[in-house]
Amino acid sequence: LVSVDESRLKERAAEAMTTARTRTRALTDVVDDSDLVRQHSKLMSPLVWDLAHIGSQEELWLVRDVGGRQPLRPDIDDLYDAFQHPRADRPALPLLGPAEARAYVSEVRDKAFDVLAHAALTGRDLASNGFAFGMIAQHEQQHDETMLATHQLRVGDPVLSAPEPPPRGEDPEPDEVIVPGGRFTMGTSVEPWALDNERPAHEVDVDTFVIDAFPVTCGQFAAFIDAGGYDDPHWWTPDGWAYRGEHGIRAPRFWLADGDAWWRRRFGVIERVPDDEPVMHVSWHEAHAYAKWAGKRLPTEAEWEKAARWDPDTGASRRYPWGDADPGAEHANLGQRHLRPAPVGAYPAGASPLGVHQLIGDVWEWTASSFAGYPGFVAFPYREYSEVFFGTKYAVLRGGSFGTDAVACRATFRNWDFPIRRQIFAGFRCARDIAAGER
Ligand code: AVJ
Ligand code: FE
Repeated sequence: LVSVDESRLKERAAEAMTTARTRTRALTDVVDDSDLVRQHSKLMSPLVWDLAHIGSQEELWLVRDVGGRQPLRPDIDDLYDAFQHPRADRPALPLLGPAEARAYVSEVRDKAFDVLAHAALTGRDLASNGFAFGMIAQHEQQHDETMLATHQLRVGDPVLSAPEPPPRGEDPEPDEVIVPGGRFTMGTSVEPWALDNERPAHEVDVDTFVIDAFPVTCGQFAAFIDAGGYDDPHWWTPDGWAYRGEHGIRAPRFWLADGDAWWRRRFGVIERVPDDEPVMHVSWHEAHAYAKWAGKRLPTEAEWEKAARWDPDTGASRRYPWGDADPGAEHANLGQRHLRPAPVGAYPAGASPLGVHQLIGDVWEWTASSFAGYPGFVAFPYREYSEVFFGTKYAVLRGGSFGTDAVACRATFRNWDFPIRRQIFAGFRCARDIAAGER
């Protein structure tokens, strides 16, 4: 007999997979075949590669591994192995065409749902608590966000649309929050679909520090540009300064200068840069330079997570800044419900107990930390998800963006990228040490 819990878990897994597929379809059906096979930027795969790769991972983990079924297309495993072919080389591969890729992913999905119907979601294996299915739904959503970034790089008439996010909230007061020092629980050992790099839960001691109540806005960032921030090596790391020079970087990616005004291209629309929206499409280097210019610094990952999860009343860590409830539309700008970050103060219901806003959604936030395993880290289910990226080459981003689905976003969720990357929906907020007498 199937327990009630298990059937509920199966429903959740099926729901998460279906939500992801609806989004994948929307992102790949709005452009024509020539657009799907084109490489819009050397940084990205053709959309048709992401599409078939989504199916390929689902075949590997759900159909073959969990289900123990026969392979559907063992001949294409290599084509869709991200480690075999860098993104820049993918257009030259003998990829499945748009119609073949669509047929393949739906055939895999039918088989995966059959596996789900027969799977036991108990015990200690990959399917336990529906993890494998949750992991695959998250994987598809992560590629959907990557495809959304490809859409942003795509040149041509707009093809995506969405309603505007909620308006600016009350004036950001106070604009900084003191986070008291002491131990808190970082990471998780209980969240069923948390990925390997979020585990295990462990205690971390953090000194008292101050964090911005809101992400840094476009208006604030424009003031840094006006003050000559891009022209003064004092604010930049040596690597950042070299990178800025080599690429002639003068402003966030997709910004266009017009006299004193800043404009930007966003999903094919040219518009004025809105002052009160979190800045995005900045590299870690630009975030670092801004913070130094502002007399601040980027928060460490532990600081960011303490600000996001620590409840001063109980001393416990929450799943989300607002509590343990799954993200709702009132909490955070997630899931591509809108095609932009919301202005600061737009989500008062999503603030942390200490009054830190918009930690979840809107823009990914660069942190000062490089990507490393937590104490007791165990790679699961494969080293190539996280472990092979540990080291000083990658910086960690937290909190998710407007393009991140809730299934792939928790206050423990960790993303990472090279410090030079700007095509992702990344911004930042600043932190600083507490000043003497400020406590
Ligand atoms: C966690 C977003 C860095 O897209 O490279 C997708 C997620 N891993 N397929 C990425 C991922 C394998 C990963 N990031
Ligand atoms: Fe992938």
